[in-house]
Amino acid sequence: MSDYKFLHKINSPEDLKKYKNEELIEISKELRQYIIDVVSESPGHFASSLGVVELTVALHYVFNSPYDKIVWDVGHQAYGHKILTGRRDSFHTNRKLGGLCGFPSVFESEYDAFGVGHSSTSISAALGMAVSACLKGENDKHVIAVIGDGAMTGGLAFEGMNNAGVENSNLLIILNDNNMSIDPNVGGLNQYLLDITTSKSYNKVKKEVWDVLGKIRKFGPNTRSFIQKIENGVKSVIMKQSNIFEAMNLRYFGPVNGHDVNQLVKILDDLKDIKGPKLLHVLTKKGKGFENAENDQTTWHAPGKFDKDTGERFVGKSDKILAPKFQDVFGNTLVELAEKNKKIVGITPAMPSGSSMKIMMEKFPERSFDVGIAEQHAVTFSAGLAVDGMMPFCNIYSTFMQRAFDQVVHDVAIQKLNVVFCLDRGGLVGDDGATHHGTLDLAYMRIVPNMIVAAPMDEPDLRNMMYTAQLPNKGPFSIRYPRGRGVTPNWKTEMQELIIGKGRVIKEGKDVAILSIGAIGNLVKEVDNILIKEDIGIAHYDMRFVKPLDEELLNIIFKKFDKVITLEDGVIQGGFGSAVLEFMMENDYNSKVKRLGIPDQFIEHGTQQELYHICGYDVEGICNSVKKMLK
Ligand SMILES: Cc1ncc(C[n+]2csc(CCOP(=O)(O)OP(=O)(O)O)c2C)c(N)n1
Repeated sequence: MSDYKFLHKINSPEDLKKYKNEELIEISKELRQYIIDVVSESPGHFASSLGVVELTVALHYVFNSPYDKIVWDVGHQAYGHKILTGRRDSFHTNRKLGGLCGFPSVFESEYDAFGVGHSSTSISAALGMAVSACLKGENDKHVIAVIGDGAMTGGLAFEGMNNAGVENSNLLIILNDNNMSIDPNVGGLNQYLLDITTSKSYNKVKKEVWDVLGKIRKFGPNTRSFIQKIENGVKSVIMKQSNIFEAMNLRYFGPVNGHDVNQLVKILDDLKDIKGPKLLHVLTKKGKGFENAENDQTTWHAPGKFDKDTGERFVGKSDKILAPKFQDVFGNTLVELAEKNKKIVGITPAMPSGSSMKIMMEKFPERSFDVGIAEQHAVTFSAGLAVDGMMPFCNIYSTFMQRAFDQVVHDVAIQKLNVVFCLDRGGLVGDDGATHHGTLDLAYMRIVPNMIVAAPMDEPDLRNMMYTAQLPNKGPFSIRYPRGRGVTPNWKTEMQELIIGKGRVIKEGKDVAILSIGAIGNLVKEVDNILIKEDIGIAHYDMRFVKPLDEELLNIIFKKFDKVITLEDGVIQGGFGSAVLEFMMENDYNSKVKRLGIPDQFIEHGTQQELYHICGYDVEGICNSVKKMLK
């Protein structure tokens, strides 16, 4: 660990405030170094936190958190905030079981004003807090939303701004513009932000505004009317530029250099005196201060472990001998299918790298679309493509699809459109924690009429499902698969059409039937290897489809077995096991059924293995359930 002169004495924002403005430069340096030191060994998000070091220091120097509220959007950039607010010494436990959460959490600290993980919520939440403060007469309270240019592409951010413009609350929105999402940021807004950053007249206006602000203190009690006068003049110039934020009734300030901590302090201090909703446009560099991260911001968004001196990453070395990631099988298979079926198009809301849609984007740029962090739009956009005869593969992480539920129902399912939803990161994802686990999708997709709900156990079946889904008139089709690798190194199998609603027998047995859905079913082989030694014979069925269920197979199973275990990497309530139970009740079987899956609670962060264990469906947990049933 490096030597820290200041940081080790800062246990709260109060401690930070004891230092002189000039010392903040050194403190920022130390904070940046501390993030590098710890995240190189305890991996997590990286480049985003480095980019907002100065902004974080300035915010905590100027504002009075936790009374004043700082709301981080997404929250993957809030490591500096955590370190300055009493969590420096526990920061090495970040994202580990029982340790700090990788995102702000209201259960973790009073300084974390709002729980986050999904993007574009900060403005609405902060506005709620600001309006609440007004209602309670806390007129001195400041509420600040810090939102990135990527997160700003989400519709919810616009809904928040639109509403903020008519509420006369003390809301400050800080737009942290680094011109990046995880991948390069996209869309009209991104271009607009670039334009106003470089526009000469804007910079002139900016100068005038800051000249005015510089004079605020000198004018004492008459400041308000003075500013108003000047501002009206300035504003008319701004309006001529049709500033999108001004048009929504937010006062726009900036753009300013987000790495000049002293200037940021001055600006934020000045903005404190300006009432009403306002937006400060701050320019930063993602990965600032760590060369590799500055040069490859996408990789260094969340790089895994690395050597902080050489910048070498310690991941992916044995890729060749392992089975591929489901994501890469998805990307490559989509290209294969798209080569033959010209109607196929690919859609991703801001996750080209994470989902491997990138492979399609490279091969067929004109037939693939990164639509920004806009899941709802991604679904309805897909519906539009489908209604006109295209064959969209809309790839959305299971957890983020939660936002687009109505679009799935209203825009796709009711109209029976041929849209394939590839739900990535289905199941427990591990260290990203409660906000990111994809645990609800089997349950929420299952209740939608017309929807086919499938989950492959392995890579060849992912390919088969994708192949089947793009055949004519299959209607809405969802395919969910987990984060990470499968089990089939030679995954490039010939694709076959599957019969929809047909499962498969993996193994016959005499004592207990295990019915699994999806890749979690691969654990059953290990379970079998253990139990066979104790003369316990399990039968294993990979059901492939949650909907329609394979009723023929279920009839055979329930006639043969009075002990049945269902296994899913998803919520127990309403999921696959519930569907099997419903079938059993409706068909007058009365076998003993144990449903294994996620109990009715939010699961925190840890490794996937640790979390399976906690939920009772790792190999040990499944073995125990089998034995318990046989007692
Ligand atoms: C609803 C939702 N969709 C996708 C994501 C995945 N995601 C996390 S951070 C991020 C990019 C955010 O970009 P920006 O707000 O500009 O922050 P930066 O990392 O550039 O600082 C994305 C797409 C998410 N967290 N929430």
